[in-house]
Amino acid sequence: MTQQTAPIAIRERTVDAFTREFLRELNFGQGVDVERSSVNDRYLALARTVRHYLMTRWIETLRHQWEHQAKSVAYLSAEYLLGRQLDNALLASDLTDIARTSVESLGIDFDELRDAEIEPGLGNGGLGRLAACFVDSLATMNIPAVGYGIRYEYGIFEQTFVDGWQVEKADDWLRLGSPWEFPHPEAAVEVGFGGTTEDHEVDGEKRRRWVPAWNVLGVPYNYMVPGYENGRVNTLRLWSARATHAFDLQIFNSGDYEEAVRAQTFAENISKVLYPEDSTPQGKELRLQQQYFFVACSLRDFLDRVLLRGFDLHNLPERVTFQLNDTHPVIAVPELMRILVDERGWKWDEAWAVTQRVFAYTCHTLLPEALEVWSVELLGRLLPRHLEIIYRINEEFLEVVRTRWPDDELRLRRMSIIAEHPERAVRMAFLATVAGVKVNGVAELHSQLLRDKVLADFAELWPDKFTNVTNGITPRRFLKLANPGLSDLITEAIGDGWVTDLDRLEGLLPLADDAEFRRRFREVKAANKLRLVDMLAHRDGSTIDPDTMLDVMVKRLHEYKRQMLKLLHVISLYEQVTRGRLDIADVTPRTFAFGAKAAPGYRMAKQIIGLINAVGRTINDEPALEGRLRIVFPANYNVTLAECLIPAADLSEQISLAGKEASGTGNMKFMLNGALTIGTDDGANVEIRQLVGDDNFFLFGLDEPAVEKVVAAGYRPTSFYESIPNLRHALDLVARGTFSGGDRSVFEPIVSNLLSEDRFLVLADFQAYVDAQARVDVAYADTEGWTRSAVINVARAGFFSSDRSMRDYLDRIWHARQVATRP
Ligand code: T68
Repeated sequence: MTQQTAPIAIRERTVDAFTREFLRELNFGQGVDVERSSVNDRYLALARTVRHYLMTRWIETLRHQWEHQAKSVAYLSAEYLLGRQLDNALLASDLTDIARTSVESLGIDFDELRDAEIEPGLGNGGLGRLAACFVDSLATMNIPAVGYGIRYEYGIFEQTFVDGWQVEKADDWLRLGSPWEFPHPEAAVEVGFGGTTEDHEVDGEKRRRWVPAWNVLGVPYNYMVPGYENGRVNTLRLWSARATHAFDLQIFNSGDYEEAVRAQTFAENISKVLYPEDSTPQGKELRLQQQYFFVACSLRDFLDRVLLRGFDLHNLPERVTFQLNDTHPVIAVPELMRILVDERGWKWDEAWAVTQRVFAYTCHTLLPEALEVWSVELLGRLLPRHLEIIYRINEEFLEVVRTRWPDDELRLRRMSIIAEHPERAVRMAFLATVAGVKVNGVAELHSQLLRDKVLADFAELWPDKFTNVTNGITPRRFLKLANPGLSDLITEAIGDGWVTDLDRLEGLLPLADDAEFRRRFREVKAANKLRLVDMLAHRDGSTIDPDTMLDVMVKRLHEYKRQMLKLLHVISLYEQVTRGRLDIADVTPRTFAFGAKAAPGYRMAKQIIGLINAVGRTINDEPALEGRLRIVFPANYNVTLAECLIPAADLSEQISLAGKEASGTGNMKFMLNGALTIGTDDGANVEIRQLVGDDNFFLFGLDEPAVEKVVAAGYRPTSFYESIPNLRHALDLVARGTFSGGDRSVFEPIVSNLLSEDRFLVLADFQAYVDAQARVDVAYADTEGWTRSAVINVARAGFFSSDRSMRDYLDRIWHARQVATRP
């Protein structure tokens, strides 16, 4: 290497300099002048201008990282739900005011440019958004880290409603250009698929090797991950699949043009589209291809980097932890073994000793159907060598089990990485648990249930392997950016240190008793509601009344999350008012907001969406409810909408069946923005309630042990239907076709499911929920008391910063250190 030159100087941070740069980008980047530029031209020029300011820091960070070779975190995640980039980049580089002034001096509407950005929706929900929060915190905390993932050409589908039913549209997020990415085709790596395995000899020694049938190229696209005002920019490296030239040519030369094109399409399909299934992976071949593709690229990339420095891979655990975000990247375990044993000629035990110390596994679920398994048939066909390696890992692991528990056949079968029924399949969560240094759940309750139930045998074998790291959210995006009004109020009260040290929000506690502060807090909430009214009017043409309580349930649609419970409450209110059993004057005016995407193949979830919209049409048209009760269900809930909706909310609905929601992170976002929670004792709700106290949280419903009991005793939903008149009336309305123009068949599957199976105990928790909602009404009527509770919620939210999550990962799992970018 020749001596490095210093990166070009940081650009002048003045409006004039910014404007010059912006115009240059417009002229030379977009090839237009200001007068004739489109909104998109201007957005792209603005994005590139901001990017330039971050560039020096990025180069410096990379150089520093290279020089120090400190222990890094490599976060492996199939999903990153990033949200819009421009605002965040402006915030991190403290350029928002300069950029606004500059752009407005040219007569351009700054906010219009911000709104022009299409958010990269490269994730399904909580898991992907968590990854995005974590990389933000890692950068802000000066931790050497890289995020690895997939650059899907199409992200999570765009949801539209046709007659109230969900219809999916492809999310062509790259269509207007993508100013935040840096492709590096020269750094592409090759990944094999299929083929066979064979023995061969190297220097007289017998070795195994994999002869893939075809290869695919992985082209890295780098994204900046700027730390908040700390001069650090980490890297997110997403892989895009291309056909290898060698492969193309081979076929092409044989004269088969169509076949050559087909091969190209095959390769490029790998990173074409994000699978929209959350919680219930479908076991599709392409998905396994995606998983192996990004993991193989990422390992190769990381190892090449350290090897360039003459690094001895035996010391790899001192250099990196590969954090596995759920089981999606777990195929990295046999891949690393293959590299060490087959390619580098290590002894098996030597390789396993290293492998076992570099991976750590985060589990995000409790639903049995969400635990990924890959059939042996498919794995053997696509990755034959990996399957052999998994078998060997399993053999040696079962030996450990046998030694500890001799003659316990049942246990062996229970713990085997290979399941035998209904088909032979690899249990990825078990593989991850066997290979990981640590296994963590994402909230206290979840980690406890992992130890006690889902992975109980493993916890008995290796109690120290199991730990908890409660999820968190980044206060930069979810308070500072999303809620400027509240941010300013907080900063005025306690200074701005909270942005990187969220525990400082505790300083707001005394202000909960300050009438003037509460008044201003309400003013902020009211302004946020007006902002939402505006946004919804433009976006969906829907109207909401900002003077009503805003009661919000936004999250993926899943039966365990129980959107139906909230809907039944609304239907019941409607039923009671229209039948004259309840005086509308006694009902607290509320706007019920829903936001939810259903996995395209999840029929019940789509039915529920149809029903929410149908009920919405009916009650929104009911004159008796005018100005009192209203449903809004904006289509295509995403990060951008969340940033507007959450700051406006009064009430946060976190009503999953206890023991099913691993953590939840939406619950934390609402709390941080001063909404009160109505919730079950589930996931991180438990920790929220402990922090705010029972007076500032509306708890209801069965807890997890009670759920177990009810189920064990043989749950009968009809007993609740029969004994609770309001529940019966509400369900009957649906059954009679009230919301489907008299057609009883439309929503019949929902009703019959609730009355026969009701797997998630909606009916069992109905009365408790309604009672809790009555307590909400009483509390809301006391405006000062409600605001006091809201302030306490904000003040206690410090624990839920993703910075704290990162500290916990560092202390409990990674043992990496913060490294200042500039010495
Ligand atoms: C969520 N999981 C949990 N999965 O449901 C939630 N699954 O409780 C938790 O707060 C969050 O993870 C973060 O820990 C998911 O979001 C998925 O999105 C998913 C995607 C593909 C396959 C399976």
